[in-house]
Amino acid sequence: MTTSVPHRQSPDAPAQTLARIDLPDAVRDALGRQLAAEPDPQPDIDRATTRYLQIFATLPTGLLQQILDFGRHADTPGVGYVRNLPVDPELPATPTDGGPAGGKRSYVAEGVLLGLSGLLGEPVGFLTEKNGQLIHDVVPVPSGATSQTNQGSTVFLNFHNDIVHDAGGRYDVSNPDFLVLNCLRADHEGVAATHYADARDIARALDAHTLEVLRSPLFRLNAPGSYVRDVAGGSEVLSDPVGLIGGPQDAPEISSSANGVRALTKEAEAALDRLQAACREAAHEVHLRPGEALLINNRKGLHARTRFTPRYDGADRWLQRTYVRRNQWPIRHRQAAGSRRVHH
Ligand SMILES: O=C(O)CCC(=O)C(=O)O
Ligand SMILES: [Fe+2]
Repeated sequence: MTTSVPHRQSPDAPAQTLARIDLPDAVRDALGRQLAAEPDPQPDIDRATTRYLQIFATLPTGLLQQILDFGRHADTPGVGYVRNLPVDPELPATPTDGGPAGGKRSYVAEGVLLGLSGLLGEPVGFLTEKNGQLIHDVVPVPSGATSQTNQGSTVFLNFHNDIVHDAGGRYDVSNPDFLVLNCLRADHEGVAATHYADARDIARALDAHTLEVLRSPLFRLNAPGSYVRDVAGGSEVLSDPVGLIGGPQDAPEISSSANGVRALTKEAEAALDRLQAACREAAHEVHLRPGEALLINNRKGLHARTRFTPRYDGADRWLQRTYVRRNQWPIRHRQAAGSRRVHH
């Protein structure tokens, strides 16, 4: 029912783990019945997340503990793959403008997304990402098809973590601790895959010198594509020089921008290339399907998305996403007026 299985990519790769969490049918159906009775969570998010916590607390103890341990411990896997979740009986068309979608008549998907999120922390929003919404629609958008953002489709979305521009110069501080991705629709051909490379596995795949370079402040991250596009008029906005990897050897934290990393020396440039190769080697690959969700630790590893072909016909790939923080206190200075969980 709940297992954490070794996931070997190649004979040379070290054993890795991805937490697999499969709901029994009866549990799925009981969750689905309760979530279907709940209204749109967005008008009163604090009440809604409280109610979802009550519903998700009825999960079998072992399964619930596995999700809680995923969120609270340093030594647990960086990615959790949850399957056999309840789904909405019907869905409106996949939005083509980045969302939100109109005409949704039930809120099972939102309940799954926020219920899982609530076991990890608190959903938060940023005004520069999806206008501060708490439920993000990750859908292909025509104008962003080749961009290094979640609107992209026809290009590989590079290994990255989700970062947030900060005037202090560090983009890996105010950002979410976790992302939850819940799949409402797969892409037409079923080929889009989400990859996750755990920094512990990445470090094992690299030589000591490369790792030392990656731990040195020789890199500047470009701000997220949405920030560069909407706030900076398309110009790069680089972070302070940072190391891409930090922290203890057995529990490293990693950060990298999808939208471009400037290496400050030739050696740093070479290390960056080796990092990308190590990510490809270490990556878990998941083809998300309706009723499946990914829990992504945004500090323990980097994620990526393979290319796919959108049709913009209302039946394209559609994920709902949250940004989750375990603690909003360190980012309280960014709080937007009139909101407890939306930040500048
Ligand atoms: O589309 C995906 O599978 C992941 C996209 C992504 O990087 C994100 O939503 O942060
Ligand atoms: Fe991402």
